[in-house]
Amino acid sequence: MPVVKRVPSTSPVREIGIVHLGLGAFHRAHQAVYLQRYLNRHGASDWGLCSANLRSNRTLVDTLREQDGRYHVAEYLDREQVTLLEIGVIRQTLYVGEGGDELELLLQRMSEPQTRIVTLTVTEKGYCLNPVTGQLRIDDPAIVHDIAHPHSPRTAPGIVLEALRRRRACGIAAFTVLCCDNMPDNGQSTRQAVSALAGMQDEELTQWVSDHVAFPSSMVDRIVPAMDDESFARLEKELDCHDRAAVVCESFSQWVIEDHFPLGRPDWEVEGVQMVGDVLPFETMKLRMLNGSHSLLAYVGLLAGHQLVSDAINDADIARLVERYMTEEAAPTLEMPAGIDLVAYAGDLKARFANDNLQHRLRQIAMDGSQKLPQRWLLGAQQLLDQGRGFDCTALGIAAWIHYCTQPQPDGSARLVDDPLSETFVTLAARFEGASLVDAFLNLDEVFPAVIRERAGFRDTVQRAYRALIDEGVRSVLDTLVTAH
Ligand code: CS2
Repeated sequence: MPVVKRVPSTSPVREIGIVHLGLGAFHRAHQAVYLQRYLNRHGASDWGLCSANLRSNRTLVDTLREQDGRYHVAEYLDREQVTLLEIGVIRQTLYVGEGGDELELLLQRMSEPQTRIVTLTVTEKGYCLNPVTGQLRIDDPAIVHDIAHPHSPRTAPGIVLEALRRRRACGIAAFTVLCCDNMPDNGQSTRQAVSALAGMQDEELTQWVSDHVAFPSSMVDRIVPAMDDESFARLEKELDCHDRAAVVCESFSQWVIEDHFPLGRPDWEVEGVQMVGDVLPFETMKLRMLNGSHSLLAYVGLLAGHQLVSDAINDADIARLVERYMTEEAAPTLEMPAGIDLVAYAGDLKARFANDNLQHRLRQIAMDGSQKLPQRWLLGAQQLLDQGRGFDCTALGIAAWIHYCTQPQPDGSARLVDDPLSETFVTLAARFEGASLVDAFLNLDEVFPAVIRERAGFRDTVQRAYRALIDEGVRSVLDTLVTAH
């Protein structure tokens, strides 16, 4: 049984200063923890949270409400040492998804003067941007809805915009919008989504957003698996923690934020947050080294029969693949500020992936690949091609992704993967096979930028990797890749 250090939440929250959109496990184990530690240290705080779910998980919102917003975060250093933090900083929870009727409450909360920051973890697809062009998808049904009904929006950009509209109308200064999702230049992407939506509605508001709203970028990092019955049972057994809103995570946590908060912010440097002038190098490093490796582990690991990240990284061939990907295909594309040691970073990542307390499912990482591949693999691959370097590990990853998205169910019927493009994948799998299936995937312009997919070197390498995967199987391909090295 592990030694458990229990940290209760005792300090009062004086007011809600931050509204958060996306009350998932990551928010509860990352941002809320930083704010809780801040609260514990200061003894009181004006930076309480109102956290809302926009699309899914009404049950969680209800559970938290029954628990007066309180829940636990179990931070696993290793099997022996766990910190069980009680979180009491979320003072209001709202649900505005299907069947939810609390949109008005959320908009009111966002329009209040004491709301000085709005943070978001709504996943890549929640911004309704084309991942390749970065443009708002104005044909997305939810965006079409928000353009037609700006005062009762459904999307995150629509909700942020409507709250800003109300503040402007009442002469209240704009809150700062802080994106905490894994996207490149995520502040700028969020600005793009909100401004493009404003541009479809109201010219003056668009100008006001451009002049008055700050969208700092941030890099967030903590591995937080989705909770399932097994993880709840383990918490009950090992930590005597009976809490259906609890989350399990690793003890590592990082948050790098661009320091631009016109209405103020918590002095969360004290809790280890790095406030910097330019987040981009950190964001790119994390996306390509950590998230890129994660996606490689997911698609190749699932093909090799693994279910968990820790099992995949304990497979010697896959570990060497990931190591080679990090050192030869991710690190050479990064320009880091002095003092950042990418070799040490890669070593730390491997150790974090191996943390088997986490039960981190490869399937969780494999979802929404169409939204993740461009920033995790493709921008880097483009740089490698420019530098005349190889990208065999990335190519194997892309081939494994195509296979993952098109593999039928054991009974031969089509399998719908968890991805906004899943219907397209089914159609492509029904019409094409072999090289023409790969071509059809590489022609998906919402995933592969033209500058990459039109380069012969790129297409040929992915084609080769896919052929080898299908003809020889994943073991043999891994063997060739890591032995050739
Ligand atoms: C993962 C991330 O699910 C995924 O795609 O790569 O959620 C990852 O665990 C976090 O970004 C770690 O900070």
